[in-house]
Amino acid sequence: MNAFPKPVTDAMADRAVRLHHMLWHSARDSWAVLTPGERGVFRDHGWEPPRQSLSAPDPVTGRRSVEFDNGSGEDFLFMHREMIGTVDEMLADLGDPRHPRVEGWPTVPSPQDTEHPVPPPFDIPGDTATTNAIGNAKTQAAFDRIRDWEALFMNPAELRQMTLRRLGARIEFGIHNQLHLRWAAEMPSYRQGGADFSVDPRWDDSAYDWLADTYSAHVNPIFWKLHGWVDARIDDWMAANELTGPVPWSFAPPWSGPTGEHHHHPVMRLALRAQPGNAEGEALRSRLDRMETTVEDLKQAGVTEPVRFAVHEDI
Ligand SMILES: [Cu+2]
Repeated sequence: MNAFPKPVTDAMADRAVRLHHMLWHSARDSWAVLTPGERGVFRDHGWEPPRQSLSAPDPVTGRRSVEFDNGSGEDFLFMHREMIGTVDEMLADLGDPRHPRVEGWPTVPSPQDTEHPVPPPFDIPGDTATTNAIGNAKTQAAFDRIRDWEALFMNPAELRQMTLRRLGARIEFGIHNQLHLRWAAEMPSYRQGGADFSVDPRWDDSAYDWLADTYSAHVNPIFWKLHGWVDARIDDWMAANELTGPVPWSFAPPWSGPTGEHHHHPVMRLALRAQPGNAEGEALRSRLDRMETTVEDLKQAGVTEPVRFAVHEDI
């Protein structure tokens, strides 16, 4: 239906791209709850996030709160805008008139929408929490809340009162996470959640495109529909604040992963251009090797993956 041309899907499903997306989300979501030793593992591999996305748990309620004001909301918007930009480049190169660029949802599809129906709820064996969260995301009540959020984040008067970082953080842990869960569909099997980075190569098959897992969500065409919607909110925010030109990010640039001499190019672009023996293929191989080592060391240190797409209803 909305599937991208095969070279793009194959690049998304590349193991290096999967690891990169998973590590990026994991590092910033987990940071506040890691021990100094565990942080050291991320740091040693270049994955120390400059800003955490969630606080440490409240000592009384045990709840983690969203970091609205440290700028991690800008990282979220920037990193996914960069992903969209890379896919747009790929699509432009391929020149398929049916797929000129990433086209997000103008508005979130209603429960009656036939082009993007909400997949029915399903049971994930051994994972009641995710089963319940996904079941919840598919209800009418969840949709009503999504519409409220949507109206809020598309309202110029509201956007004038909000910093870009706050906008990003509110979108990420509210409507964005809920959309990932709402459009998640039943799969033959699921990569285990909350586990120790179980990244067996069996999950690298392009058929594993589950929206409720950062290792696979970006392989799913719906990811680009919902992230296109998210991305357009940056433009709305600019327009509401009468800004033109480049986005006034607070960081130069915000965080989208390890930087430095070995990390010039988005791993997605390398994945598209890689051929056996060419420079991109070499670069991709070296990036992959580094991330394999990172994951191995995280496992050794006993680091577990954060809860995926936890929805904060009250933001
Ligand atoms: Cu993401």
